[in-house]
Amino acid sequence: MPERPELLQIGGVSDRMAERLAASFTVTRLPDAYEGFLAERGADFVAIATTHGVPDDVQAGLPNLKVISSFGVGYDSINADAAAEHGVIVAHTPDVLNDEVADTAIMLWLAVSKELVPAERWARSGTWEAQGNYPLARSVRGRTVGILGLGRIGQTIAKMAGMFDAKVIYHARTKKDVPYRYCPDLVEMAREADVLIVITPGGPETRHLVNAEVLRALGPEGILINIARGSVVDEAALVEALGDGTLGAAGLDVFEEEPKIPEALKSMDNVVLVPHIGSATKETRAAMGDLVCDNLDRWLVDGRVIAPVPECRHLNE
Ligand code: NAP
Ligand code: 8YV
Repeated sequence: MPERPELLQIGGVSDRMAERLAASFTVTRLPDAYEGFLAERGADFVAIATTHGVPDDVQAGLPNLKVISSFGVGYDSINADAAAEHGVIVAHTPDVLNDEVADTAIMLWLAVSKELVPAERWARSGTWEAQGNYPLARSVRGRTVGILGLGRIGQTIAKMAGMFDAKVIYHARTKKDVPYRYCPDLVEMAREADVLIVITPGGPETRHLVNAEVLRALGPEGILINIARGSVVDEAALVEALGDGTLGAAGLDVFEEEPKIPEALKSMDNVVLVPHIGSATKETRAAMGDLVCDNLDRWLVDGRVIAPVPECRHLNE
């Protein structure tokens, strides 16, 4: 292996990441139009650092690729099965963002329930002075919180929900060793929950898990919080349910066609919309960037990474 092996960078990185990557690798940024580039240079690269997934044709166009280090815990924009099949280890950034993403989920729940955005508008626009007090909102205290996906972040959200005297219930494919009640049926859980917080991975397996039936079960007083991936919720069904009162309200960090958000959602008062900021603080993004680089530096030492995705764990032993 050369002293500073060739690394392909996909997407932008912070100055701190750029410095660290350049200390260990010879870094080339993937150009916007990359067809000719892949044919000419594809065989040079043994590593990828990405903040933007890996297009299938790029992955397939790097015959000597050995490791992909991805910024983010979700890796639905990387074909991890194909990577594993070709002996390529995919690494990601779990755990370092649990608290941040859970904080954002709870923030959305509070903002929706206590009507932060319209209340703030009421204060800012002078309506308070002209018309008097803002109408009463709903308390978050003592609610039943249904969590869809009780993994690292889901369990952090569950703990935080306890601070609001919540009764936590959850749905996943398998029952966990946790002090919360497992609901094997998502629709049943939605019927029981006041708030449904979605925090599963994205990808084909979870596509539209939250469909019209689940939204109907959550009901006209129910709140949906999606901090997972836009694909997990049927957005067209969501727009309809919010519009006709089948569902009460929603707080959304992620969307099916990011950065596009349906115009109908933008015009609704019972919805809080934020632009995929779940982990977006300087501190947490720095920790994620460090883990991207730590994964690669460890790979340089012994061919293993600190945080392989499950599909690649066998390659990391
Ligand atoms: P994790 O520890 O792997 O947890 C995932 C959970 O989802 C597990 O409880 C898993 O349990 C469940 N799950 C997986 N497939 C499922 C299915 N088909 N049906 C029902 N439950 C399913 O992952 P994490 O670290 O908590 O992260 C979760 C996801 O959050 C990431 O993959 C990413 O998409 C999203 N995320 C979003 C942001 C943001 O900025 N908005 C930030 C970070 C992460 P079972 O295996 O038992 O089903
Ligand atoms: C990031 C995320 O915004 O970790 C994830 O899965 O969705 C977020 O933390 C994203 O990965 C940055 O591109």
